[in-house]
Amino acid sequence: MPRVTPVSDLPLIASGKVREMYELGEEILMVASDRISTYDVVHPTPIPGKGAVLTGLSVFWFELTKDIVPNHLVSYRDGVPQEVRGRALAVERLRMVPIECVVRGYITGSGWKDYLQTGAVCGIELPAGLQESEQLPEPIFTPSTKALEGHDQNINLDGMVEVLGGDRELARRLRDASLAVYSRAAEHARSRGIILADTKFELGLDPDGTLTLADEVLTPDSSRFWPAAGYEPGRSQPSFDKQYVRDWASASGWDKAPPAPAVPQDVVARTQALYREAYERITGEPLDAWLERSGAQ
Ligand code: Q0Z
Repeated sequence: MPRVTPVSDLPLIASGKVREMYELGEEILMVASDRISTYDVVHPTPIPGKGAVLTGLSVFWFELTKDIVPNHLVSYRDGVPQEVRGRALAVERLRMVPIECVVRGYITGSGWKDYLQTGAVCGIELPAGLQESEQLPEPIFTPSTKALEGHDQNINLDGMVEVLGGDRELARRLRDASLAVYSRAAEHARSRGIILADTKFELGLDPDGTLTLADEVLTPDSSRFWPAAGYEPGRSQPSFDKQYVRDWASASGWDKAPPAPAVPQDVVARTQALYREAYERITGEPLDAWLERSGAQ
């Protein structure tokens, strides 16, 4: 399978593991593929509909949070090439802030590892005796910056100020916007039976200098979604979307080094159903409503 899906004849700007960015006149076309990764490696088998679910979710969250911070969404239909409608957005071109704005409401992943070793996460002291996956007393902002090697380096607010050329006010605005968007979204998700354990935002500045929420937002690829039913601190939680692929990959004997194995069709079908369920639980509408509204083929 080609790693990059060409769209019409648009010039490719950048590609990630599971998505691409193209030039679209003055704007940018962000295309979400159906590719899936586990343990940071992309499988050769797509999950049909995954790109549409992630794109529809981003649009839902942009609408729900636009009064907190403006976002880069221009259109999911006008100007979006027919062949990628449903899984692509035309967005405003921004000057991106080179910081990953991570918010954690629960202690898991690298945060849990840091806490076990130091009692703190990214320099934020936490109460003693927390269990794995436990909800934090309040959400914490744990920014990171892309290190040269590609893996992220955690920084504190002073580190942010340094990366931002001394702009302490911008650092505060990034933190405040990130925490406010996370809290709004986590409250909504929780009311629909989904725990939004943590997430990563990317923001940019528009030509007027207005801070703008960018990239994909609050999708299962940029966040940890856990089913609230069965949530139990003291252990790692199943991922809402990737649980079957991870469990299968783990049991397959794959050593988690590239290349990732092909995923069997029953695992693909169950995973498709999980993505559909995530969309429907969070937005309260059938996925078909998004496919129709966006003009997906
Ligand atoms: C997003 C990324 C992707 C690879 C840059 N509105 C914007 N203006 C300028 N740049 C970006 C955005 Cl969102 C921007 N990324 C992340 C997305 C493929 C990398 F689809 N990098």
